[in-house]
Amino acid sequence: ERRRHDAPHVALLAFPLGTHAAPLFSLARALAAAAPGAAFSFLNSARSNASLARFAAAAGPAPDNLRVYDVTDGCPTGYELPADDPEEEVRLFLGVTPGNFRATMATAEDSGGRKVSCLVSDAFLWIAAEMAEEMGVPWVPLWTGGPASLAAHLYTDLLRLTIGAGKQAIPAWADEHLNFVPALSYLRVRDLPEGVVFSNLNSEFSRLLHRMADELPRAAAVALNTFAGLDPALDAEFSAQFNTSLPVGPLNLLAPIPAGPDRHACLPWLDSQAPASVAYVSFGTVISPPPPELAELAAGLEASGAPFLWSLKDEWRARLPAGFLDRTGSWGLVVPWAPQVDALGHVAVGAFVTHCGWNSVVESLAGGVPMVCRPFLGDQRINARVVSHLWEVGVEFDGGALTCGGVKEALDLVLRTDEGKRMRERAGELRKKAVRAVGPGGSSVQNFKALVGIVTGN
Ligand code: U2F
Repeated sequence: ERRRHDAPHVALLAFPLGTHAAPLFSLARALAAAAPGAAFSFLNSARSNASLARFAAAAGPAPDNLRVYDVTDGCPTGYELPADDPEEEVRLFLGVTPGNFRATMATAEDSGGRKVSCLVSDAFLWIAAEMAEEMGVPWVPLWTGGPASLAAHLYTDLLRLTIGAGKQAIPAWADEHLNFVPALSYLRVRDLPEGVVFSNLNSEFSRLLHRMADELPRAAAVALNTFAGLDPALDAEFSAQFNTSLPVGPLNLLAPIPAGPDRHACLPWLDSQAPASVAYVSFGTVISPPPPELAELAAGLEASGAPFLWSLKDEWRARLPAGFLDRTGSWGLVVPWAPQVDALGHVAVGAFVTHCGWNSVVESLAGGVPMVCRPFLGDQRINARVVSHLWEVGVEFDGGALTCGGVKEALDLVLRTDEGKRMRERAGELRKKAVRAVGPGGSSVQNFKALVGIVTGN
């Protein structure tokens, strides 16, 4: 009989939406490099793998013991995904899950001659808990979003019971604080992800996250893209609720993947700007502000006069106010894609106008850059609150939405006042802590070693 640690084969199951697969992929590369005797199979949709390949190429050849597989994504041939409904891709994908992963895992087992001995998955894929149980192997999920939102999902039943649930609009109690969950007491009801107590509690995502919260305590370990000490109250929550809680972040520092080529020459442009003077603007990969807000943002950048680097997809460029690019061309640069991690690490960048996707927040911390927050969905409102109220390294907008005056005021505050300077100092302190966590003997390095042990069965 084969001993479990004889020939470990770790399958990693990705969730192909937005920037979910990327942190799992950088973790896969790091694990494979740390455990050369084990085999690693990374399973993801072809579409998501293709977008990962772009930056993976820049990181150099993958370790020999890591193989990447495409799984079917449920998308009928020739079907064009609607640009305005990011959930459609997920619905189609989940429609063929877990059969798609099962089939491809069988292929991976055949080609390498090793049975899968551990399932690592995006935490969203709670179904991997059931698969792992059937296979008699450990399940290790990675939570890629903000840790405070994970706590909100773990407390969903209590939140629904205490606050009441099922109401569609954001009701009168929206500004009440969550005092009955001490680790989240700085949050208001309105900050919660939709589907927890308001909006559609029966959406695909809402049901998926609710089920996930039930399954996570069964996992052998839960990995998180954060570091111990960033939020001690949450560290204690997760240690109490999970078998093993392993904050291994910031992943962009622990397992960095070099940015691809700087096609639009953002970095040389930043080289020509004064320190801490530039506003970097990006809203991640899933959403874009609605057209009226985009126009307000453009007007605000113009009114502020601060140099700006704006990552804006080409399809949105046409929606900029007439003449904007000509008028601001001498102090602003608008590009379809920026090497964000390098930009946030550049001395010239002094503010980040962001939707507060967790990867962006963590990258901003790693660069010591204060944030101007315009969250839209999911964990983003909570992340924005963490940035502005818990860490005090950023600002939100009154009423939430971008306005010309609000953008100008926020940039003036962050880039040109003593309060902005203090935010930068606090962000710099968090940066130091993050660097320590991934440095020699740091907590994330220790946790990563523990993770390697758990997934390889050693
Ligand atoms: C979903 O987040 P998003 O993909 O919308 O946004 P982020 O988590 O902030 O990740 C965006 C990544 O894309 C990179 C950037 C980040 O790593 O460095 N990038 C870049 O390199 N250049 C560009 O011009 C623009 C972006 C979701 F919407 C969030 O709510 C979740 O928190 C997140 C993680 O689960 O996934």
